[in-house]
Amino acid sequence: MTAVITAFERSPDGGRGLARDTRIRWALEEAGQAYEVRLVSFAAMKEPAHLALHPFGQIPTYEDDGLALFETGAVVLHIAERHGVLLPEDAAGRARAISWMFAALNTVEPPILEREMATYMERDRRWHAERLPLLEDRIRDRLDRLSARLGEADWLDGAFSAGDLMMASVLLRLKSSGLLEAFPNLAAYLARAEARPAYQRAFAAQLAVFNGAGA
Ligand code: GTB
Repeated sequence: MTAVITAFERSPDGGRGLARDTRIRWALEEAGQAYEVRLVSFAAMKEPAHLALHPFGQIPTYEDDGLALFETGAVVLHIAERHGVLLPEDAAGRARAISWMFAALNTVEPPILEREMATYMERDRRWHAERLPLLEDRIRDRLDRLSARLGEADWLDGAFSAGDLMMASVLLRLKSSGLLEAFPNLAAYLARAEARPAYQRAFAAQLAVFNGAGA
């Protein structure tokens, strides 16, 4: 059965691939799996039909063979396991790759999201200019540690894995911030990830939706 995912009917990111369906598309492309996309409006995301798939009324969701999932971490892990991709075969390597997935979602992404939210929602507050550097310091602290661990390696732990897919997806959100520039090895890591043909296909597919050229 072909997997079906949901994505924004019109992504507020202007087609930059920052909405989280891109990571699911990317994992499916890495697995060589065709998929269908059901586009949803902001209103439809809060309707009972969508809430039955996603309790928080968000995108993306994933359906395949009677299984319905939400949360991109769970979905990418499921795709990796189901199709035997993006995870090392040995149990220890596999566990480490999953640790990197959690690190991306639980340790690196939260301060990035906090900065994003502050930029969108608090820009007009008088204390915004004072708060922003503090939020950026928290991000730099994470990037500093990540950069030290990556060193000159291509990927975080051996071959490209679901951990790298998730970490790169998170770092992509910083592209326009200027914060990555102080970490050339992370910028190069991100460029390597973006150059993967599977990512290119995923990016092009979400952009086509934004341009009104397909799902
Ligand atoms: N933890 C969940 C997961 O990983 O699946 C988070 C899912 C999530 O945040 N979904 C967002 C959503 O549905 C879309 S991706 N938001 C609507 C809502 O909550 O009502 C987040 C996102 C949105 C917009 C941009 N952008 O414009 O740049 C980037 C990322």
